[in-house]
Amino acid sequence: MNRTGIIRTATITGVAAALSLAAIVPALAAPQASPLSNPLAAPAADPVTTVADLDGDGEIERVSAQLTGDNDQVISATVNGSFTSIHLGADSSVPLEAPRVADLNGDGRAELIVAQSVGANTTFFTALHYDGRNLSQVVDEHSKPLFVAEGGGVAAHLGYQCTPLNGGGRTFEVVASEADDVSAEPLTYSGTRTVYTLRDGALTTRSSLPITSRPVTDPVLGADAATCAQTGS
Ligand SMILES: [Ca+2]
Ligand SMILES: [Ca+2]
Repeated sequence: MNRTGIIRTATITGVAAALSLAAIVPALAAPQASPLSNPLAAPAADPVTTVADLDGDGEIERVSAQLTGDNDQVISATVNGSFTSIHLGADSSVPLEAPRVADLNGDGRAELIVAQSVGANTTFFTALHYDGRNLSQVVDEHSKPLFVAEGGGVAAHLGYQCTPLNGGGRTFEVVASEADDVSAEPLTYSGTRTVYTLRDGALTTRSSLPITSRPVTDPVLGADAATCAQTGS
């Protein structure tokens, strides 16, 4: 499905974008709050839903996301009659988006890309994987939940993409770069493209490609989230 509408293209100054990026990432990296102790405190919002084949058996499951309180959402699904759910951070200042359905490793089992923080031009996501029983956050090599930024306006170029592997499967690639000079024409960006493989919900870095003063049209800056879509969904 086409979810590129979420990409914010408003322009702000490079300094502001860099500052907000630096400020938000550590906050998101903190352990998630437990479910609200007082669910009556916030009005219940309607859930948003999508469908995904979480276990790769060819049957789609309905996936639901619902705000459950200030900056808290619950993602749930029923797979083969078995219910699973997980609380994640959310941005309750904007309407909740249904998770994006992706297959980050091309194994036929969907991962879910979930927005946790929505800025003026940058959205921060985490990812969920279904392990056969439960939904859990995709983690990096340090067992920390994955956080991916998308957008960046002119000051940064942020996003992710998937690339087919010879012999099957995909790599999951995260682009994190900043403009060398926001007043330059044409704009160029420098940063890193990190290439991961995903197995059993954990990412392994295959390579880390430096990006050095490249125009946004350079393939090393490619960040088309649609390339991670679950095939057949
Ligand atoms: Ca299924
Ligand atoms: Ca998968």
